[in-house]
Amino acid sequence: MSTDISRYTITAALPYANGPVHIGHLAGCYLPSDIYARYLRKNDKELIFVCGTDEHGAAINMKAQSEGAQPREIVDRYHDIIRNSLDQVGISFDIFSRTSKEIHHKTAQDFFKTLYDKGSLEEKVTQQYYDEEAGQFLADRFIMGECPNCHFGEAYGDQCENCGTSLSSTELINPKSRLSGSAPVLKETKHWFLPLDHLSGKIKDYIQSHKNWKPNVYGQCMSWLDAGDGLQARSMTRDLDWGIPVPLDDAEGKVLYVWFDAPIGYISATKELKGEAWTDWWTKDDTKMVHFIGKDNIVFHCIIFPAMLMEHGGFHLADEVPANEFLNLEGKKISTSRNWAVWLHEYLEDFPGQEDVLRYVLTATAPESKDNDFTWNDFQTRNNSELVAILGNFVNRVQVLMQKYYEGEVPQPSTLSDTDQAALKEIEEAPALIGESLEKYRFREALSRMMNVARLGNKYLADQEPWKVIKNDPERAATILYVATQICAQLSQMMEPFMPFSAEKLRTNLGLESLGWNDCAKQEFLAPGMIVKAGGHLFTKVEDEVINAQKEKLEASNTAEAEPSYEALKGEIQFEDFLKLDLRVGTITKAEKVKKADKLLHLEVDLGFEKRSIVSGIAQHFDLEDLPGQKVSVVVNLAPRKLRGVLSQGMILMAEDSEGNLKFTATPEDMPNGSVIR
Ligand code: B3M
Ligand code: ZN
Repeated sequence: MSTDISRYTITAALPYANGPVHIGHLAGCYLPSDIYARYLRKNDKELIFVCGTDEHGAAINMKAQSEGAQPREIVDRYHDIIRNSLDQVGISFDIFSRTSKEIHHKTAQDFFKTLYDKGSLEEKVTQQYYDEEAGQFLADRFIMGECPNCHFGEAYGDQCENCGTSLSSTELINPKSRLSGSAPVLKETKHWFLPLDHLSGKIKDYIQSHKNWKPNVYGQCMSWLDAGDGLQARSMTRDLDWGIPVPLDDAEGKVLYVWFDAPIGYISATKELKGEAWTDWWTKDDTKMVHFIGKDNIVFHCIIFPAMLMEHGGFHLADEVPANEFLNLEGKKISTSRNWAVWLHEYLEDFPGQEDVLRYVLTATAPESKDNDFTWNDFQTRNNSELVAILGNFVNRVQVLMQKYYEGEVPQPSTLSDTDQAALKEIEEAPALIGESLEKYRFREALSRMMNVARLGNKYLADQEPWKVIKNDPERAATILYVATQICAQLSQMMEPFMPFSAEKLRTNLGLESLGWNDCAKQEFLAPGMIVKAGGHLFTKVEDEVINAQKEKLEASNTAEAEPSYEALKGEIQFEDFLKLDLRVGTITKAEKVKKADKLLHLEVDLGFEKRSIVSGIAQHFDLEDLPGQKVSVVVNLAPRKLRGVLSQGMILMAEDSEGNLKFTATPEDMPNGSVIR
């Protein structure tokens, strides 16, 4: 724990108030930030943990339009649902505000005005997509099209969620308005730009001063800084009717870009919480600033927001941005629009009193360095085999044995064996070991180290068998139960950041307060003579039918076609490489099966200048009689080779979708055989 830090400002990404939060949000940033905040509080650190709903931007407008409702109605509804569900699962914010509040509007407008008055913003008239049917300019999220980088078909105007690239809407291929579905037209409009291009030197120095950041974060930032022609100036205002009005006279109908105002939401929430003292938490260098986010927010928190703060001046920039990757669900991307999600508020209804189980499973499977997958089977396994069978079983056995043999009174130990001393030493060292992981934002590792205390206890009891020993060596049995009770007590402390509800329940049974983290680096928590109460089971088994019901519910609620998955792009080639290919139009004239090869067909293809023998792996996709007469595109300068003894003098081009279905590439019927394809 560093000593020159006076206070911590911990922020968690502001969830859009256009829908409930799901397990991906929890795993991505709300759980890790809460675990970290609880750990720091247990270390008596001065901290604020701020969040709130992000209530502007196209996402809100889209939802309102889809329901024929006003944006205000949408944000009010989801602010409450989100705030209540995060509170119920124990996310212990010091404040959960919202960016539609007046204090935020004022803070964001003052911030913008400061940049404007300093001349930090470039005023530009640009071409912006306009939906003539809807009669409005289209902000980034209102436009969808093909990503120029990975060719994902549903990239937004500001970002491709498939490859994470930040975009400007004019880069999209075949853009479509998400309001009317029509192809938008470009129209002139004035906006104010943050000159990220001119600031990229300062931004790069800032990023490179944090080479210690998680590789997924540092790497993404550097790839943006070094990509192509580097950072581009980015408009900080939009033509929208819902948002924070631009505080300038000639800005009628224009609002602040949601990603300009949202991060300032952390500052306005701090003002709400701390009043005039907010500056301690945002301007002092002895403050440690930690932003918890998902990977799709990295560019905004590591490049754009710091650039804004640098230009404004006087701010302390983020020290850590431990972004997580994405959590998938049953092997597919979680999707709000396709309702492919486990919604937090629904989990809390379906699994009352099991908030800690979800906290445990999502921490144990957190996508800390790569995308990970949540499955209901894994949820059941971890609950039953880890929480019930290891942690719950150990705690329950200690409490049952303490009641059975000592009526809950902690017995006086006699001479401690080597095993006893080793066990007590391990619990004494646990806070330092778990703390080391938490300081490095390695929450999965920290959780596993916490569970090692439970594994220690389970093994200790199983090896020492006090229920047998007590028959002929009551002194030894007393020592064993004394040691086991100390292990149990340490668990009740170390569980707290991860599973606060169960930790509290166990501490109540043991008659223990929540102790300071470093005060837990000891061997005795419960002195002989103290009384521990009989406690029920901390965890209960999750039965198959419960899990099956969740899986059925998920399948039933999946409202749209599975999101297409895309094969990864191959490496970049030079134009000269492409020129080596000789592609021609041809027509299949004969087709027959290849002996002992159920996937191969032997085709005769007329290329105009000659007929070729070609072997193609299409047997399972077409009927033989349909093939003669089929126009095809052929690579004609591939070196000939034999496949299952049959000569193949070229390759027919096929298109393959994510399910592996094959189709012939479109080759014009009226194009003569032998025509060159360029
Ligand atoms: N509202 C969350 C998202 O991109 C976005 C975070 C803002 S944090 C300032 O899903
Ligand atoms: Zn992409």
